[in-house]
Order: sequence, then C-alpha cells, then structure tokens
Amino acid sequence: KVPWFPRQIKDLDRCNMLITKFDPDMDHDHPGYNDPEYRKRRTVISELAFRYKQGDPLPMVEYTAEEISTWRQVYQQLRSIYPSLACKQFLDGLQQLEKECGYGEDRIPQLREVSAFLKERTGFQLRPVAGLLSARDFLASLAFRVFQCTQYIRHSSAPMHSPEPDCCHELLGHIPMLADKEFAQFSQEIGLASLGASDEDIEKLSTLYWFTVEFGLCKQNGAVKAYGAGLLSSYGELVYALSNEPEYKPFAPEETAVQPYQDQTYQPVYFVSESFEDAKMKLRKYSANIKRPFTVRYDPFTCSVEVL
Ligand code: H2B
Ligand code: FE
Repeated sequence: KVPWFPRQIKDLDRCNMLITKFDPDMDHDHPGYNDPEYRKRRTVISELAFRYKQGDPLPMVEYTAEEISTWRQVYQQLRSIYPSLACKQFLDGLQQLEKECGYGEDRIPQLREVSAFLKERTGFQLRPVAGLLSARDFLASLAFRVFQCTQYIRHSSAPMHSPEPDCCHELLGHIPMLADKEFAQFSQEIGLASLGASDEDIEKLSTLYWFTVEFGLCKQNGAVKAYGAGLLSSYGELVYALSNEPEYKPFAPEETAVQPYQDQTYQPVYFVSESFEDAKMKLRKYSANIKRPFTVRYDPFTCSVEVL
C-alpha cells in the first residue's frame, strides 16, 4: 500500500509531524533545558508555525537584543571563514542576500523577506516550522519547492552549536544554496523521489539528503569546498570537515544511501561530488530505480503533483 503523500501545495499543511528528541523540553542536554525563559520564548514562536496555513503571509518575529547578539556572534565567526571554505554558489548567494535582502550581523532576517527573495531566484518559498520534522514530511515539501524553516534561535549560552535546526542553520546554511538554480533543482528532485516511497526508501533518501544537502563537499577548481548546510552553519565542523582529518569518499548514491551517520557529533566520513551537475545526474539515476507503482511529475502552473 502506498503511503499518503501531498498532491497539492496546500496539502503541506498536513506535513507537520515533529520529532521532539532534540527539543529543549525533551532533551536534557539541550543548552536551553534549564532556562524557563528560553522555553517560554520557544513556545511563543512555535505557536506561529502551528497556526500557519499555506498561503498565509509568513509570520514576523520581533527578536530581542539577546537573540540578535547570538546571531551577531554566529554571523561574524562563520562569515570570516566562508571565503576560504565555502563553495562558489554559496558565496554568490550570500553576497546577493547581503546586498538585496538585508543579511548582515546587525539583524536577523525575516522569513517573509527571504522567501520573497528566493521565490524570484529559484521559485523556492519558505514555510515556518516549529522544530525538526519527520524525514517524510520534510522531503515531501521539497517536491513543491517549499523549504520548511525554523524561526527561533539557539540558546545564547552556546552560540557555536545547536543540537536541532534553528534560524542560524536555515538562514546561513540552507538559504544561500537555495538561491542557486542547479541546487534548487537538485533539492526538488530528492523531494519528488520521496513522494509515496516506502519507509525503507525514505530512510535511504534521508541519508542521501544528509550527506549532500546537509554535509556535502564538492570539488571546485581543484580544491574541495563545502556546500552542506550542517557544515556552513557550524564553525567547528566546517573547519574539521576540510582539515584532511576525516575520511573522504566520492559521492555515489547507492553507497552513500546506506552509510551510517552521526547526528550527535561530527561526521566520521564526508562524500565529495565532482560538481552539482554530476551529483544531480547520479541522483536522478538512483531515483529512477526506486520502486513505486506510479511516476510523479510536478506541474509548476498549478503547484501540484501529477500522478501517472
Ligand atoms: N526538519 C527541519 N525543520 N529542518 C531540517 O533541516 C530537517 C528536518 N531535515 N527534518 C531533515 C529532517 C533531514 O535530516 C532528513 C530529510 O531526514
Ligand atoms: Fe538542515
């Protein structure tokens, strides 16, 4: 039996299954676990995401001085190492965001303005989410060029690390890459491959997503650079990933999809793509082999998925 999947963009209102293992109410190691003020703030921001329906204007958050100070520390630290470690597409995207979308160390960009920016460049749009989503729901939204985005920020006591996605991870790690056409296409294709897939195939696609979109490296002009958002939003792991200390393997979907991964500490192995073009082609070949009793095609005019 084929699992339910969204056919229209408004069906994404039902793709809202949260995984709470890393959230500050559940995870005793979360830096905000013992801070009732922080947890209260998180509840307020979560409410905005719970109430959101597809098509609503994206909620605005008035960030506090403490939150902006956390953002500033993250931005300054990471910005200083991007030029030598991030791939070209990321640097181009970030530069455009700084010029045209109010990116900088002094304020946290609003999802509403960032979504409008992306929509013009690659057709991607954002929707607010209260935390870590199930892989199935998260991947399904990519099929519609929708990126589910957290709006809260990490705890001020640990600006260099967050156990869960936060706005630093989304806005600094993911958004600059989603402004690249080729990468946007790559992301949507992973999403389309996931629709109605078996739990086993979702697990594999989610692992592929992990080693590409989150922790991927690629060759550029003879050097290896980072394009994964988990790397580009973590000072420590970004430096580590390109230090020659970890193991490197060529990106090969069949092998990458079954590689065990780490969500508590740095990855022991990273996969290196020849280029995005190459990664996209290899992923396409892999997806074509996933067994589904139907094929899907995205219709951009109606923002819906045709099932053939
Ligand atoms: N949820 C959220 N909110 N952001 C993510 O980046 C994310 C997610 N990534 N759920 C997903 C899971 C990823 O790790 C894969 C698809 O499992
Ligand atoms: Fe992410």
